[in-house]
Order: sequence, then C-alpha cells, then structure tokens
Amino acid sequence: MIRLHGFGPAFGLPDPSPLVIKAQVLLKMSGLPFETVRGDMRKAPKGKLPVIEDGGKITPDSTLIRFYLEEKYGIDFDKGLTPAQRGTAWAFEKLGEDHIYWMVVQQRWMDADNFARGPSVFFKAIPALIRPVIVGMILRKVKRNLFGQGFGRFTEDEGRKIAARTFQSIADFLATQEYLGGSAPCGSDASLFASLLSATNTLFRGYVGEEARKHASIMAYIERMKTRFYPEGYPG
Ligand SMILES: N[C@@H](CCC(=O)N[C@@H](CS)C(=O)NCC(=O)O)C(=O)O
Repeated sequence: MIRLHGFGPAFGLPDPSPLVIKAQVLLKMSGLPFETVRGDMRKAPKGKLPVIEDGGKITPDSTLIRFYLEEKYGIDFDKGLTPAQRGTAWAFEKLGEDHIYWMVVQQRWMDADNFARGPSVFFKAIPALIRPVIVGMILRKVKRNLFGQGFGRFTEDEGRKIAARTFQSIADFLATQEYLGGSAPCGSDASLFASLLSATNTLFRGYVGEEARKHASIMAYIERMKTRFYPEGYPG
C-alpha cells in the first residue's frame, strides 16, 4: 500500500502543509489504496514533505508524486480536459503553490499571535531550555526564505493589495465553473483546494484570510471539494 508521509493533522486542517493536502487529495482522486503517516522531513530526499513510499520506492515533492502516479498507474488526472483547460488548470495550481503558499507562510510564521496559535506547536517536544534558541533559528530561516522568494519584502498594505487581486481573480474564475476544468475535479483542483483551504483557515488572523474569505465562490468551491474528498471530515 502507498504511504503518504505528512506532518499529521493540525490547525483544524488535514495537514498544516498545503502540499501534503494536495498529495492526499491526488491519492484520493487516484482511487489507489493508501495510508497517511507522520513523516520526518530530515530524512526526506529533498528535506521537505510530502513524500510517498510505494513498494520501497520513495518519491518526494507533490508535483513529482503526481507525475509518478500518472506514469506508474497510467492515471490521467486531467482526463477529458482540452489543452487550453489543462493549461489554465496548471496555471492556477502554480498560482496556489508558488504565490498563495508564501502569503500563508508569511501569515502563520511572521505574525507573533498567529505563530503562537499555530506553528509554535511544532516545537512543543523540544526541551524548554533550548526551545527559544531553536524557534529563533527556524524563524530566521523562514524569514530568509520569504525575503528570497520576495513576498517577505512587501509592507502589509502592499501584501493586502496583492492578496486582494489574487483572490478576486480566483473568485471570478470559480464563479463561472464548479472546478478548474469544468464540472468535475481535475488534478490541479487538489492543489488549488489545498491552497485555498489553508489561506481561509479561521485559526489565523490577518489580511490573507480576510481577503480570501470575502468570496462566496471560493468558500463554495472549498465546501464542494471537502464534501467530495473529505466526506468523513478530518481530525486536527
Ligand atoms: N515543492 C514541494 C514543496 C513542499 C514544501 O514546501 N514542504 C514544506 C512544508 S509546506 C516543508 O517540508 N518544509 C520544510 C523545510 O523547508 O525545512 C512540494 O510541492 O511538495
């Protein structure tokens, strides 16, 4: 059976990582038997999760996992879509992963209240004496990553304007059709759903969630995907 390595449910989400949620939804879409286990990113080939393990073969990265499932099991996650629909879906997928993702990281990690509500739980197992040192080190790393990617350079006003335009454009698109490829979910819905579910999480305060939650079409899309892929709900 395929084993998906994630972080484990947290923040009221199936996983704190949108990319683990994406891989989980792709596996659900595939219809293949799988289980989700707690992984260790220090042992992961790229130092990140998700990773899947299939009969001893390890595949890291949510997009490489998709390619692996397509190649090994002959699955077409975008079956029935025209080339233009496939292209649009892919563009929305990467908008989620390479743009919204960083807004979410900024919101969760760079705001002290949000950090206390969320990511701080990852450090609970570290002895109290050395915890502040480790937390400080990781926070500096996250800040460097945000600065390198670029989102970390925006002021709050600038970030809000960008977030507003991003969520408005997604909302306008989702107001015209149920899923990225039309009336049935395609591979990229796994990703966009994961990004939007993470961005709209009410555990965290700030403009990212506020701008995302404004849109009825985004909230309805999340509910459609939840009903379809998590009818049993999820712990966390
Ligand atoms: N491109 C990767 C990104 C995965 C990723 O960024 N995972 C994060 C959690 S959301 C991680 O494991 N970060 C650990 C680190 O950067 O040290 C994918 O699509 O799977």
